[in-house]
Amino acid sequence: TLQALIFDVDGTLAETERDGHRVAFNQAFAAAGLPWYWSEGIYGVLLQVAGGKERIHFFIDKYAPPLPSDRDLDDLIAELHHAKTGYYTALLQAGQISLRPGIKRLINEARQQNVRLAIATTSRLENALALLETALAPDAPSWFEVIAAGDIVPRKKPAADIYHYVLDKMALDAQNCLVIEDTEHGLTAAQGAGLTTVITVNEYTKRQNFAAAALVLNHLGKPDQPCESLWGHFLT
Ligand code: XBP
Repeated sequence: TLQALIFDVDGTLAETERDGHRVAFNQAFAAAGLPWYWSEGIYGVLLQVAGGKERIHFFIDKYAPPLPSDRDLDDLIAELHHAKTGYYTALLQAGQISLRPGIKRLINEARQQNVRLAIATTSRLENALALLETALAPDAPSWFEVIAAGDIVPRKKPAADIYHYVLDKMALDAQNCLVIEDTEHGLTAAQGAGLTTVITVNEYTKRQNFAAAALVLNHLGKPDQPCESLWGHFLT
């Protein structure tokens, strides 16, 4: 029986990447006086690496942008990432990002049916909290038994660590949980922990390989794909 739903955040609860994280990275670069700019196209490439700090590293390795010669690279990246988090949470607080269709209803139905809830994200904890508080409800973080985020585990998705962490904390068997993800990396991570996974694709991820998913949907909302189909599949 289904005892818990475990949600990814970025791309799954909300389309946070293109108009959220990407914009905030660019704001941080500009504020630091760096002539770097992540277009939507470049960002699509950069998304293959999860984690903001890891993504900046990958960008520097891949595109060799102009770098300040007087700075330690790890310090610079940490500083940019810190600033980016501030810009990103400000975007959320300004109401710039809303939940994907069906998410609110699914979470409400899960709560009514006493299905336990958790979050497993590569993004920073404060980002996940800000999204839940602004897009769902001010007390929404308390609805989730575990909010596993960012550097809480050493290896980010596609490693399975974050999902193992959630299962450990909740003392649950993988077979009693269902994961909602939007990327192949997320699917790989969940699958690595033995978890059944439903994928809701988005523009950045729709061409990825989801052969290992239990179900692939465009979204969880009405009218064409009501989430009743999800309960029908997994909650009976
Ligand atoms: C989302 C990510 C993150 C965010 C940026 O992963 O890949 O890297 O884009 O996050 P998930 P931070 O699908 O696991 O939610 O800047 O906060 O690291």
